[in-house]
Amino acid sequence: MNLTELNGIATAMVAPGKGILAADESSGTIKKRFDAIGVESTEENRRDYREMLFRSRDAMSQYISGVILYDETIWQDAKDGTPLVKLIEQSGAIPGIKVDEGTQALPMCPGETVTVGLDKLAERLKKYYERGARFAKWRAVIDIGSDIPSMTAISVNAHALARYAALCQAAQIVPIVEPEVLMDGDHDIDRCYEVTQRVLNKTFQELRVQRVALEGMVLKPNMAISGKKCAKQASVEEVAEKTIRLLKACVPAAVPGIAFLSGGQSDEEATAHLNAMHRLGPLPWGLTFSYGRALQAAPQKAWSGKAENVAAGQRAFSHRARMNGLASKGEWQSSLEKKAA
Ligand code: 5MM
Repeated sequence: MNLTELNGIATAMVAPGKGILAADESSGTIKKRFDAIGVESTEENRRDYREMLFRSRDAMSQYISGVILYDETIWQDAKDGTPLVKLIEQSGAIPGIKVDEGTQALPMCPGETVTVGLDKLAERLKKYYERGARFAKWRAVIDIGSDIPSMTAISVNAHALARYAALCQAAQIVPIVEPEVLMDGDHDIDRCYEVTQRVLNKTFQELRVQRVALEGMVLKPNMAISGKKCAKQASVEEVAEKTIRLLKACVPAAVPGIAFLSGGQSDEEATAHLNAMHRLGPLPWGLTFSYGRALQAAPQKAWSGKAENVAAGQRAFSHRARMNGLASKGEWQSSLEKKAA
């Protein structure tokens, strides 16, 4: 393992003003997104949609540091025969790959899951590296309910995340470690804080046990945030203050960067939260976005599967990428959204 090189890639992934596009929706998830805009989820439509994003020159060269791809996409070519990975590289962004194979029910733990995909991962990573991937992603999913999460679910998911991260580093690939605590329930921000703290502490314990070099990874966490169905929604300032307090308590400064998931927040909320965190003063790690929905909802709607809407889709994507790029430096203002509208 060349740690200097891994650290250089991880640092570039969280460079100020830039963040990561999570375009790694599995076939089931992209179908749901396409259903919402009335587009059939065929291989060609998925390719056309992602090609539209990766050919957005302004967004990709100025605000996107890396793109997380799904297995199908990393092997796909653009309409003119150029591999999609090459389009990403030509824009100056780094290609990455989602390597987990989704979640399975966790035995003895009703309502909880464990993320799978470790079998043959070393071989798969080798092929992805040859194709151009320089980072990878694995997502663990932790749900909050009256009796969950159990320590069992937290432990097995942290163990798998660390196994994956060690395998990535051995393959000279930067692991994005994503332990996502869902914001689906009616819990308040303090319950989210407490659960996320347990999850992050266990994850870093496992990373150390399995000798993962913290300097060569990126953390992709949820924010400390109220559950979607919670009657009392925390303000932008409270989310920013509690998230930074939580991350400072749990994430060693050796980690080069943290890139948030959006988790179902609205586009503008996700931007405002990131921006407010940067207003809280100097931080020990790079702090940016690795959004899926919060970057793609607007371009998906603008595109709606029609070739004549490609320019509109690219404009919508560039706008969200720019807004989040500014937020990653604490330079975003809501008036910029209104001006664009
Ligand atoms: C883009 O969605 C990713 C893949 O999800 P599935 O495996 O369920 O298809 C997802 O892992 C994503 O990268 C993160 O959750 C961040 O996306 P959001 O939409 O939460 O910002």
